[in-house]
Amino acid sequence: MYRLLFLFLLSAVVAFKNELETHSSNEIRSSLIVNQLLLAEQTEILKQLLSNSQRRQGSDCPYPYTKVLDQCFYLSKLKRPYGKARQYCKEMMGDMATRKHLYALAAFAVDKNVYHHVFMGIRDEMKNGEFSWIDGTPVSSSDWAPGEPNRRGVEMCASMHPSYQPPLFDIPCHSHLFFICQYNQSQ
Ligand SMILES: [Ca+2]
Repeated sequence: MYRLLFLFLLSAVVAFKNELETHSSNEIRSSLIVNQLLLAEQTEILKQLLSNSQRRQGSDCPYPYTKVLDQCFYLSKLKRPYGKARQYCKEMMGDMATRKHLYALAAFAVDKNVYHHVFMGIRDEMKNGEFSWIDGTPVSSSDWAPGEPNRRGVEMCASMHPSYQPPLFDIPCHSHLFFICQYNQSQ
């Protein structure tokens, strides 16, 4: 009798232990799954933060400027004569665009679907046919479009036309054109 009772109790204990182990095992498995999901979610959040950070680093120009190589530029959506365009750029903490990124700016204009003349920071200040960039650098003869400049002393400003290579044209300063401003990073 006692022996039967002992066997019964023993089997009950074994069954309870198995049940406990199964239960614990299920809990551990559930916990692992939850942890894996949390880890995947945290990894995704970190990826997004990293991506946002990289995007910010790639476009660290003040609005409404856009980074082209290592400078910030603004392609106007309004047409102005040269004098007003330059004033507009200066009021935006910049000035008209200069030579350094001429071809990158041509690519930038094409990227904005601009296939027409835009004023650049070029003047014939002395009205003698000698064109200079606003930083004082003479315009290189290799940057003029074929046949340009063709009206020296009459067309005393210059534009870039991104469809041409080289892309510069002399053009009257009173023409109403779109223009490109360059942010003055020293301000
Ligand atoms: Ca011309």
